[in-house]
Amino acid sequence: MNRNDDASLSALAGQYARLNLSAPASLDAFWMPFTANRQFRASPRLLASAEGMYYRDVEGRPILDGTAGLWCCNAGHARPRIIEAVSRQVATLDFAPHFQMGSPLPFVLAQRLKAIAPRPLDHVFFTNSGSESVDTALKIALAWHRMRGEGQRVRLIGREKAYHGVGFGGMSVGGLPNNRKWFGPGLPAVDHLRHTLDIARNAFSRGLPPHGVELAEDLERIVQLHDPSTIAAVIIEPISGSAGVILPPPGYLQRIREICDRYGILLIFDEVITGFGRVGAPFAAQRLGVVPDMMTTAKGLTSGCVPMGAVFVSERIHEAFMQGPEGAIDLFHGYTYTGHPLACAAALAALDTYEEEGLFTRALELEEYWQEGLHALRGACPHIIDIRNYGLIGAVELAPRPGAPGARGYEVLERAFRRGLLVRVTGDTVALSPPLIVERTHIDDIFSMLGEVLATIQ
Ligand code: PXG
Repeated sequence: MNRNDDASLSALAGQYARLNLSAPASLDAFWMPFTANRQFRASPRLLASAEGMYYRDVEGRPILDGTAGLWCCNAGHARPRIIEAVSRQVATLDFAPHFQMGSPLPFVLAQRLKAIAPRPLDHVFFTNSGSESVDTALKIALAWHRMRGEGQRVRLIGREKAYHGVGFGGMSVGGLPNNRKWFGPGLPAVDHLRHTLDIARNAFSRGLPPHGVELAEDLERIVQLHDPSTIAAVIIEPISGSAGVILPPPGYLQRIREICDRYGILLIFDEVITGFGRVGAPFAAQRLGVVPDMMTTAKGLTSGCVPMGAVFVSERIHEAFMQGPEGAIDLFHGYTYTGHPLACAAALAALDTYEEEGLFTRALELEEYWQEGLHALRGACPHIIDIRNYGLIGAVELAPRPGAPGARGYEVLERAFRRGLLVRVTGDTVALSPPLIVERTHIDDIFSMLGEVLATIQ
């Protein structure tokens, strides 16, 4: 830690005392994820509390939440039902094992989730994160084929620019070079489809981009290259978030589904970002009209307040695991915290909140207003090369500064935070995904603050 850090920390200490928080004596020991740690320690951005649409930083300044935390706090912050449910649960049953043992809430929750999922995704396996959901779904796919006597189906197909978390499975099917290159070869039998980001043809499209449905034919090429009978599953984010909001051209996902069906390949949708109302339906599969064989979720499941993930599995996949002797374990997989009571309580209260407040369809109601406000930013800065939107998701892509890719993006993140707005940045793409409780006035505020910031970017 250098002297700057000491100075900024002691300046913060008084604020902490006033807020009745324990001030960190040092920022040294916490190794932050996906962060430039030394840069952060020199100029920390610390959030201390949150309510509704706003965070407050440690100085008590309001920060409008333009990203639902990290795409997860879909019901907004400090929602009374969730606070009450989690508090009550920790006092009633803090933990229960779910290996050859049970407790009521995961059964109740799975039934509730089944009711909002597309048919025939009728069974739910609980995890603690998106990464675990992805690795779980990939393992179920491999085991399902093997169980049915097709153990040669070991290949997994992802896409370029995909993000499926950081486990070895998700990393391997993922397609972001920085997330892969440091960590060895990954899973052995993986290939990647082309992505659908085509700024040259689709720049500034409103909603789904018109061009690129033919990119689905890339799956046919890969299938033929490897022999269809060796492929277990294709995993796709219906809309990718982490890579900077990449949308599917109309008909693209339908075509992927057809090719999977023709060759007996399972289709997994990674809905970690798109699930729980982000695009105006409980899941993107429903809005986009394509039903996968499995769906991976996390984030909005508990509105972000307790870690939890869920894998939705189709009836026919689940059924195949139920054929052995009744006393035999059907899937050798699971986590200590699978179905954790606190997470289940949070998820049930989040579902109540989503349903009572109509949040699963709110993104549809606001989509046009959101879209117009977002696209009006186009003239704010000469470096904007694309703007993309769908549901309550938005992205503004800036041209990289020559020799310094990511520098403009980081400046936007930093200046927006100082201005009172939380945005998310990947490279030079600014991504927005506000809590679904957002009002038109908040939308106006998000775009006016972002516009001001963009105008300062050289
Ligand atoms: N799949 C998808 C599609 C995701 O977006 C994961 C899996 C992994 O989830 P966990 O819970 O293991 O982190 C994600 C996570 C960003 C950002 O800024 C996105 C994610 C995580 C952190 C930041 O775009 N997505």
